[in-house]
Amino acid sequence: MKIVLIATLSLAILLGSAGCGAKEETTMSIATENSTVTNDEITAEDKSSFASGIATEEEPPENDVAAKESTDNEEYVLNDEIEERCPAAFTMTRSDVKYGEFTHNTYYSETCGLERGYSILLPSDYSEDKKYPVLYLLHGIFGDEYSFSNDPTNKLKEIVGNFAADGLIDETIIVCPNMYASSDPDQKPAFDAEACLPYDNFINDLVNDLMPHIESEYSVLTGRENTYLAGFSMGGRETIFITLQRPELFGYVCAISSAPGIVPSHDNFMTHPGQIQESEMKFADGAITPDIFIICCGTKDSVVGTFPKSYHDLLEANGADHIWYEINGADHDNNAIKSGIYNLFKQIAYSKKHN
Ligand code: FER
Repeated sequence: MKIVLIATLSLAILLGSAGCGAKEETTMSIATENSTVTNDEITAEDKSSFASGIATEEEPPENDVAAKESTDNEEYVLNDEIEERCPAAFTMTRSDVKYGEFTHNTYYSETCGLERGYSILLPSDYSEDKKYPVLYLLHGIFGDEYSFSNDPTNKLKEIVGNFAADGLIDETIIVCPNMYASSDPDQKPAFDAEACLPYDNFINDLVNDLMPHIESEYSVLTGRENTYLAGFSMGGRETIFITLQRPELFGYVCAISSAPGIVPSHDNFMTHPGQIQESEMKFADGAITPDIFIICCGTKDSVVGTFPKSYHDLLEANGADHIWYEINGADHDNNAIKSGIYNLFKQIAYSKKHN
């Protein structure tokens, strides 16, 4: 284990071999060689970095100019190849595209016995006369339903809006729940096994409460072909877990920079009892499985290190179909999030065009 300095996350823990090149403005408070991080040492700033990714610099602006020229002059050729980075043509704000806005709403969760919140991104011209596919998008540890909607640097609105504007996908609704499914409103997440249990309970809230609510409140297409699941870090871990438990519900899935703890393990933050055993890291025999199941991570992820790769290795060893790729140079950050979301929509676009 080696610990490196990173720009904005004061807890920089490097797991495995991937290193984050030391950056200049460093605010490193506690990390020392082989240290274990205790919950008291985690600052509010750290919590926001866990929830929605470390704030790293945007792609260089020249890309936007090049992207603008390329969208003006050349047609985008859709293929089924994974691209490490989301092209700037999809993250840019185009003057001729109207993007949706996030709003907030609540639903009653039988699972938790509480009214719970979610953010929802409806297409700009959302109409009850149409029906839309839905992406459920899960935040990282310490996050909530605002983690994605309050962070404009993830370019969610732009990516989904630009894909739809180009006719590559149907206009799509994005639902960002609060993944901490506790029945105690005072319970708080932390790096310990008990405090993480509400995350593992989210599968029940999602399937039994939130999805039925969304399907009754909004004009949505139902069924696995129109229901997508993605998540970042803790949300990536739950994305994999939920997909393995209920593979028939989600046609298109992407787990980005997934956190440890699906199987028993140990890292600098805590010991993980595991949600399932390594031998269970697979789909049940004969299960209907997602058309697309992407697992990805930055090569310089300073928080989850090589745990996502270990999930890929286990799934592969157990014969569970998925796509694995690494994002060269990306940390636990929005470069990874943009890449995962881009490739998810690209695979949806390709697969719906060709099937
Ligand atoms: C852990 C390391 C990272 C862990 C969770 C995370 C529950 C999550 C990070 C994030 O969501 O950004 O050991 O244990």
